[in-house]
Amino acid sequence: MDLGELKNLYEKALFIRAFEDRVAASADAGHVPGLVHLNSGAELAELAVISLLDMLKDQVTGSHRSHGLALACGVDPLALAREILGRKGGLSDGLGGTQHLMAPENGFLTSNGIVGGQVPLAAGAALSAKTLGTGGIAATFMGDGAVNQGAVQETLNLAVALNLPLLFVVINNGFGQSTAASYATAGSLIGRARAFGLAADQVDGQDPAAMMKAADRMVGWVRKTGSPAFIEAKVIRLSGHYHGDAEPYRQRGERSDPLPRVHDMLIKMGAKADELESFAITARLKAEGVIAKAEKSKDISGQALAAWQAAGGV
Ligand SMILES: Cc1ncc(C[n+]2csc(CCOP(=O)(O)OP(=O)(O)O)c2C)c(N)n1
Ligand SMILES: [Mg+2]
Repeated sequence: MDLGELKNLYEKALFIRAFEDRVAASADAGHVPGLVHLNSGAELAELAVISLLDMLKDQVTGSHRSHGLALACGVDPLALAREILGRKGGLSDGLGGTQHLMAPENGFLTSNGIVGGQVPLAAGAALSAKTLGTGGIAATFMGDGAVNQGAVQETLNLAVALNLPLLFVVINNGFGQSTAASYATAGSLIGRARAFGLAADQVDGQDPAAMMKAADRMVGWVRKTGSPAFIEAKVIRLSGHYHGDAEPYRQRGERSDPLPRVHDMLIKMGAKADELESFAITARLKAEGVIAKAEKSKDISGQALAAWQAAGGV
């Protein structure tokens, strides 16, 4: 990976981190309806895969933890912030909220609050791309806990049986909410994918060069062969399951953040410290600008509630 590529990845990761830090502050101030699931620690893994997609023809789905994924796909940060805060002018005018993000015009088909629910949806996108001959592929991002869901196992099966151009990306942070994978998950995740006949790879998702290499191999495989593939990217969840989770179930200890490591790698490769600092400042200012603006946007949650009740919701 050359200096320019790594700098580009770092700059984008800094913005995702700054955006999510500012969303967390907004949640603390009471501006965000519902729980917020932050993505810190997984930015590089997601950006690496998305950097190899063509968002004009490829389609992506994600989990409840998808703010960063949406930004990686090129979704407008202000519309995203407004959606997270339940405001008018959000991606779905604030009706979906933090877990239900949709920007199909950016190739970001949807995220889903139902664990694993986004995975069969991506199989539909892959089948449609194959049937219509668009040349596009689908990529679906999920957590390690989601791989224990029946719908995900069914989709692994169908992806091979129907030979779909579908990339499964598992962001393995070792936890499903407060339950450790070591307690609740049998065998190995790539072992399951291989048992269905998928090309599968396991990688340190916080090592940018290794992650880019694995992503390149697997995206390339899906695009060239039209067949499915699977990446398990291991990451450390830097935050709680949701923002505000005190994590009584988890050891404190060292939580190594990949972004300062990438900073040091860039310096060793010849990047100027001033330039990297300017990336960080710009990221924070941009995040502050969009989220402060979203906070001042019209709050539609009262209207949304009324519409939901009128539709028979209780
Ligand atoms: C079908 C379903 N079961 C349970 C939940 C509650 N829930 C929300 S997130 C989550 C954990 C998911 O773990 P994982 O897939 O590893 O994703 P992570 O949160 O670690 O990114 C659970 C159980 C849900 N939203 N949907
Ligand atoms: Mg997990």
